[in-house]
This record gives sequence, C-alpha cells and structure tokens, in this order.
Amino acid sequence: MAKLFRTAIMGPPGSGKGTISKRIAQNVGLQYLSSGHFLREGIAANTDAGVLVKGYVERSMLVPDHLMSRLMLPRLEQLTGHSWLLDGFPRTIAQAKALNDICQMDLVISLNIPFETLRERVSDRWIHPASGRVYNMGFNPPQVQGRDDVTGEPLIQHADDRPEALQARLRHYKDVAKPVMNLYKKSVLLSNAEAASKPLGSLSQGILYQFSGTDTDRIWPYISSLLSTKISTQPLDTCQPS
Ligand code: G5P
Repeated sequence: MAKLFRTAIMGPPGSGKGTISKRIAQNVGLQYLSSGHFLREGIAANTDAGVLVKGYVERSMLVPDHLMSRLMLPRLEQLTGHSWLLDGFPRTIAQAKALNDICQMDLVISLNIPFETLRERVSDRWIHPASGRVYNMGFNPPQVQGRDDVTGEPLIQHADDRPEALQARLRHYKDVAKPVMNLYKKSVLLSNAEAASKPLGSLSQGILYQFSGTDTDRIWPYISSLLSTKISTQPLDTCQPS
C-alpha cells in the first residue's frame, strides 16, 4: 500500500506560501489545497459560505474558526487515501486542533521572512481578482503590464497591502501563529537527519521546520531537499493538483 503524506505550509502574508506550494505541488504531485483560494472561490460564486466570509477576506481579517473548519475539513475527509499539502490552514490553534482530530500531520513548513522583504513584496503585488492569480512586478511580472496572463483582464492591488495595514496584519499573524507552531514543534525540534530516520507517522509532534530568508528561490532548494528526505522511497498515493 502506498504511503500517505500530509503537510502544511504556514507563514505571514506575502511570505511565499502560495509560490512555494505551487512548486511543491508540481514537483511532488501532492494534492494542493489553499484556504485563501477556497474562500475567494466561494466569494466569487456568491455561495452561502462566500457571503459569510466576504467581509473578513476583503479586510484581510481572519475568518472565524468554525467557518474555516466547515470549509476545509470536509474537503480533507473526501481525500482519505490521498497525500496533500495545505496552504494557509491551520492558522489558529483552534483550527490546528480541529485538524488533529481528523488526521495526523507528517510535516509542517513555516516561512520566516523579514518584515522589510514582506513590505517590498506586498507593495509590488498585483492580483487578478477573479482567479486569485498573483503577480509581482519584479519576481514574476505579467506578460503584459497590468493584465492577467490568462484572461487579459486588469490586475488590481489590495488596499490592505499598504505598509501600516501590513504591519498590523503581521503582528496579528505572530500572535495567532505562535501557539500553532508550539503545538507542532512541541519538545525538541529534531534535525532533518534525525527526523528522516524515523518512520513517517510516528512523530505526532516535532514536525515543524522553519525556513528563513529573503528569496524564495534560495529557500526552495532546502524545502525540496527536506521533502525528498521525508517522503519515503515508496511511491506516494497522490492525485494531481486541480
Ligand atoms: P491567503 O490567500 O492565505 P495570505 O495573506 O496569508 O493569503 P498571501 O498574501 O497570499 O498570504 P503568500 O501566499 O504567503 O501571501 O505569498 P505569495 O502570494 O506566494 O507571495 C507574495 C508575493 O511575493 C507575490 O507577488 C509573489 O510573486 C512574490 N514573491 C514570492 N517570492 C518572492 C521572492 O523571492 N522575491 C520577490 N521579489 N517576490 C516574491 O488568505 C487570504 C485571506 O483569507 C482569509 C484571511 O482573511 C486572509 O487574509 N484566510 C483565513 N482566515 C482564517 N483562517 C484561515 N485558515 C484562513 N485562510 C485564509
């Protein structure tokens, strides 16, 4: 029977969660689930859940835990038997505990990016609101300035990406992320080599890996190598990213 691999990526707004998740999904083939994407999808389709969460997402405030769990957990329950990567969930200790109740995580990646870098990235960020596609004028610019590559529609900037708003969002992120990180790192953080020698699934805690730096392209090889070490030589039971 193929092994399952359950992982999540955490980090403040603009830390590169989405960019790195897409690389992981492409390279490792894990099913990729982004909480931000599901929220924006519900809002665009005007679903009941979308209406409830719209005000929070538009103001970059955390959506209440019970709504997030209702959005994410059924999707994960449908993926029993598949390996996956969560981007942006869990964000709070209540979400992490709800997730623990339905499955055991194998690995949690946390991105630790300096504030000045986040500020520069976010102020250069342009978004295609309908799809959530994200561009950065220096790092991954659109083919035509101000236009989405796929639809050609105009790109926008979020008001909440201005520096004062970003600073408040980061403070809030740190407050809520700390207990989540403590839950996953609990006791001693194992080195890559120590952790790699233990069978997957035997570590209910000590599964947090933190990566620091200013460039996604420099962090990525470390994450890629960690994943290769952690994912056993057995083929994963995966499905393609949707
Ligand atoms: P999201 O969608 O999870 P955020 O705010 O956490 O959104 P965000 O801002 O989308 O995260 P990210 O995914 O961490 O950032 O980073 P990214 O998009 O990959 O990169 C940011 C920018 O930097 C991009 O322009 C990228 O091209 C560029 N970039 C990346 N790497 C580099 C680099 O090395 N150099 C340079 N120059 N640029 C780079 O959540 C949205 C909202 O949904 C709600 C909240 O309201 C949230 O605000 N929400 C939840 N609420 C409660 N609980 C949850 N679990 C929730 N999940 C979502």
